[in-house]
Amino acid sequence: MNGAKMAWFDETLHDGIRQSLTVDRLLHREHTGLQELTIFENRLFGRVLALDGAIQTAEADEYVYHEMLAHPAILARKAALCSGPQDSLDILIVGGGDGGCLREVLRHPEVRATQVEIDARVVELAKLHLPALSAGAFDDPRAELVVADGARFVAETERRFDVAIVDSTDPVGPGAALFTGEFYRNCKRCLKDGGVLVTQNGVPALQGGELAASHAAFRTLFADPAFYVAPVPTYNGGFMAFGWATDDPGLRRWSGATIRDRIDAIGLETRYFNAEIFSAAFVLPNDIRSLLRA
Ligand code: AG3
Repeated sequence: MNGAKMAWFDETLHDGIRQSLTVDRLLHREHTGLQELTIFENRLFGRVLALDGAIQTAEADEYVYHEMLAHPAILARKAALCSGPQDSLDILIVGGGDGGCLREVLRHPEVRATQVEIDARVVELAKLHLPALSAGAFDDPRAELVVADGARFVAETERRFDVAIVDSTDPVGPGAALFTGEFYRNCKRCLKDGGVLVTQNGVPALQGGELAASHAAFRTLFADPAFYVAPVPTYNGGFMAFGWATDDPGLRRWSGATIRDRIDAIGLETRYFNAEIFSAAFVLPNDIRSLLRA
């Protein structure tokens, strides 16, 4: 492709700043009935999935995001329960149709995972064009996929989970329902005692209001509202924030040694996450801390 004819994908998620990636090969584009879906290949990021113009995931760095969504909470909860391989852990995933989060969750042999994704087309097309994301996770007998509205599911289900992970889009369009106080309250209702809610909470440098709003809601609902961070190059703007909300304040305070034992117990191999990052990721710089004071 020569420079003059180069096709670009313009991500216009943030008002006032735009990220552009070359579309080296367009693999799929459709309106699913719920959202505009695009899958293309980029020379630096590999295959990229975008929904309504916002990049959701890219092969090159999805592991950072998906490992950080899944492992800190699951390992901490296992440590708290002193659970052995025979005890099962119930995990809820809201969103995450590409399957990357489910793949990481299922690396824990003792989990049973329920994933509630609103758009079946995201699952189908990600399986087809981004097979490395789910890597067979949807066929795992420990996983159940429910195609439904996650906000409604958490409001109505009688099931209770050890860990609930919200792998949402940004709070624009259909994703907005997954950032409200009511949604977080319903997430809490379907957690077991001492369970933990983990959310993707945007890039604080560009979406500070989102972080402040989630924090304000978390603190009215949970004894230990917190955030942790990781840089995901695809999500332009520096650190990505992850929400952590639980009534068990001990969960995020497990030592590196305890987390390492839990990692070693299942031979968990990760490309970004490790036992030291478990503690380090909760250390927030002052500019992010001040968003939580507002
Ligand atoms: N998770 C979406 C991450 C948010 C992207 N937004 C951003 N750049 N602020 C979507 C699905 C990944 N499994």
